[in-house]
Amino acid sequence: MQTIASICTFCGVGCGLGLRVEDGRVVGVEPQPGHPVSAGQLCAKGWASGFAIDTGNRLRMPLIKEHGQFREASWDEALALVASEFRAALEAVGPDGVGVISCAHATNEDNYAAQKFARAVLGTANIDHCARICHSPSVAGLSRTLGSGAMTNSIADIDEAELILVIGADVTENHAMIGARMLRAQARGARLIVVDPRRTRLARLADQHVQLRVGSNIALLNGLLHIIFANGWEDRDFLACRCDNEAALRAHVRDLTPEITSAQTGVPVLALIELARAYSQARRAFIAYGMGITQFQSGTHNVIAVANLALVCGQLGRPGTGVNPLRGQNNVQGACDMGCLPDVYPGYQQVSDAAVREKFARAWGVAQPPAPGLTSLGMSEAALRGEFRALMVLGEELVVTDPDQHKLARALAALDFLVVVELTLSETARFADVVLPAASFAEKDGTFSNCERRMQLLHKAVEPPGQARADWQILAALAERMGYQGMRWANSEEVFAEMAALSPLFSAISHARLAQAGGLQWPCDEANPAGTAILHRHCFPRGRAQLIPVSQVEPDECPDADYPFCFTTQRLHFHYGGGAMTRKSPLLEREIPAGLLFIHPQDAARLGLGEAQGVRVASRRGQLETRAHLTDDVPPGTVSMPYHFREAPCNRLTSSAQDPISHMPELKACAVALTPLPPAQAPRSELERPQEAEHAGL
Ligand SMILES: Nc1nc2c(c(=O)[nH]1)N[C@H]1C(S)=C(S)[C@@H](COP(=O)(O)OP(=O)(O)OC[C@H]3O[C@@H](n4cnc5c(=O)[nH]c(N)nc54)[C@H](O)[C@@H]3O)O[C@H]1N2
Ligand SMILES: Nc1nc2c(c(=O)[nH]1)N[C@H]1C(S)=C(S)[C@@H](COP(=O)(O)OP(=O)(O)OC[C@H]3O[C@@H](n4cnc5c(=O)[nH]c(N)nc54)[C@H](O)[C@@H]3O)O[C@H]1N2
Ligand code: SF4
Ligand SMILES: [Mo]
Repeated sequence: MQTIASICTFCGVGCGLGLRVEDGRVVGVEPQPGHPVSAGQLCAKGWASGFAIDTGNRLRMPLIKEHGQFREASWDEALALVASEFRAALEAVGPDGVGVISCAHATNEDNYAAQKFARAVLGTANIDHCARICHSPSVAGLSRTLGSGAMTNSIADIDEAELILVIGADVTENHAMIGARMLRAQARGARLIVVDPRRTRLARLADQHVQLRVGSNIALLNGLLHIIFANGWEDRDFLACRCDNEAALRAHVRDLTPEITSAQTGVPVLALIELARAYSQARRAFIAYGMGITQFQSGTHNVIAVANLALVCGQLGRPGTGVNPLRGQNNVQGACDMGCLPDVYPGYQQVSDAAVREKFARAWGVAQPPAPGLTSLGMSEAALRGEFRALMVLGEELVVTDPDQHKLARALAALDFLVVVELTLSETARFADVVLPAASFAEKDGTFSNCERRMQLLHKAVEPPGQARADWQILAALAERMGYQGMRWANSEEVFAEMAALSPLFSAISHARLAQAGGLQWPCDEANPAGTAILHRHCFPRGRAQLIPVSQVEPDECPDADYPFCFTTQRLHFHYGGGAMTRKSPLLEREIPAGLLFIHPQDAARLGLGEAQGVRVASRRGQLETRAHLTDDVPPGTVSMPYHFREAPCNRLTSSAQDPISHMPELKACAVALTPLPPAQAPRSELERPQEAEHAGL
């Protein structure tokens, strides 16, 4: 038996795994001892990684759809078809009508190849991935205020903090090893404060739980600034030496008294004052935030409001401080770093900068698209307008995870051509004309970047099933078919080397150095060869930070007479994303077997709804049936659903109202109506086809 070093394929913490291999199969998983992030531990999902590799229904061959049925095909035939369909779409509508959605579970090398394929082979700027519906407001908001969109500090900084402020993140469930670290820090004396409309496990254990109304983040954060300025609790030196625009921000919050803030947020005045004092007066205060900040139509402004608070209190640039967006997917940081975004090349080099475009045009030998492209939701909207014809999706379960499922399905159906590169025949792959089998993380070499900007090496442990290949290899083969010779890499190391040579942020990183160093945090260049654990120590990328006044924006859809409940969405510890990689594990599946709706007992009593009873949930966009779970963890008037269950897909209900800056859809708030089902009636599953029939017709 051999143990191969790898990195967990689930969340952005980036825990170190050892994959135990026997007879060419992964037979077990163990934590890597001494790993800089996970220090010899894993959460339940990490331990269940084996089921994400051998899901029992992995794709082994390319599939081509004929007369509504998939049949197996050779790579030769499948790639020829994909190439000719893209060529046809390019001829018909030009490069603006084609695009690529990349995969935040795939490696940096895969993601570099995806954006290069889009920009150099298809000649389009339409490249995006799930960061759009995750932390795109962080990238937009923090680059405007601080000059860089990633976590400012490191996970280990939690140990140094005197106060930990968690805003809109369910950390013990979703970043379990970070949650555990926060609880250890609290046990050692750090103060833990959680700002969340739901009573999460961490909120239950915290020193203070600030239970604000859904969607009132900016009102709360501005109200805290008012209290801080009114009491002289701000960091005057930091403001004077390192920030611009203080006067405008002071004026902006001058009238936002604690009474006004309390009325807007539902948080008692004394709790506001306690929070403002504790955060501003702590010597070192660490902010961590998540989807409770970003997934709103005010997402970018929410992030700016968080940054304002940290800047006013000087809680940046030192150990144990910082503004720390907890990036979600194992390599969503990397997919952004690699430029799988419509407005940046690898290393956040701007598409709008002619010199940058010229640099990539020269390096890749092809003229570059002149302007930023469409976002993922922009591509589906263009498809509905008939302007967008051919799409490649690498490992994203859009049908389960994008907002407004019916609308998304109409957009996919409107395409002339869809190719999906996946591990299994996902719900999204069922819509495809061609499905290509991808290698999982255990079947390829490469790198992932975790949420603290740490690039880490993973090693191939086993062969991919059947004829599956790494995403970068698939993209390289397709490029070749389409007559582009610039993607002939011998191995993933060469892909990385090309990327690093073009990206100043990562210029001192290579596979060889990563093997020695056990991970490197960017910026890592000639000036910082050992990487950077804490950003903005002495100055911000543009010199001074920008304080930007922002105002409260209510959710696009608020409860009314027809749809009287506020509907929000959340995650569960034992499940992941669209469920493709966790729902094959009997250990994880046993914990929570199907969809559910969390509802306060008072609301349930009013509706005559009992525990585990079926309930119909309807919004203006669709409806579904699921079971009720009565709990006072959600406030009265608000109900919540996890988004992992395709049999009860909560994104059938959610809204695609968008943040005008980042185009983040408002996944955390819409309005629903509830109707109890007769007590004996089981909720109807929304699965159009039973799971067992997955390979029928192959
Ligand atoms: N087990 C598991 N872990 C995961 C994932 C998974 O699917 N399963 N997904 C990964 C991914 S992709 C991501 S992005 C991360 C996300 O991790 P989190 O950011 O923790 O995501 P959520 O649980 O969706 O939302 C966080 C919290 O926001 C709260 N919230 C809702 N509205 C508001 C509001 O108006 N204000 C505030 N302050 N809070 C609000 C919700 O109650 C919830 O507790 O998790 C990653 N880890
Ligand atoms: N209502 C609601 N909706 C949400 C959210 C929410 O909080 N509420 N959260 C949003 C967020 S933050 C996110 S990030 C998205 C996540 O949405 P997605 O990214 O769509 O979801 P996942 O299930 O994590 O993963 C997608 C697929 O990646 C495939 N995959 C894994 N590894 C590889 C690989 O190496 N190569 C290839 N080609 N494929 C691979 C898996 O088989 C899986 O089907 O969901 C969003 N949707
Ligand atoms: S905390 Fe995240 S990275 Fe670590 S084992 Fe759990 S899912 Fe994997
Ligand atoms: Mo995410």
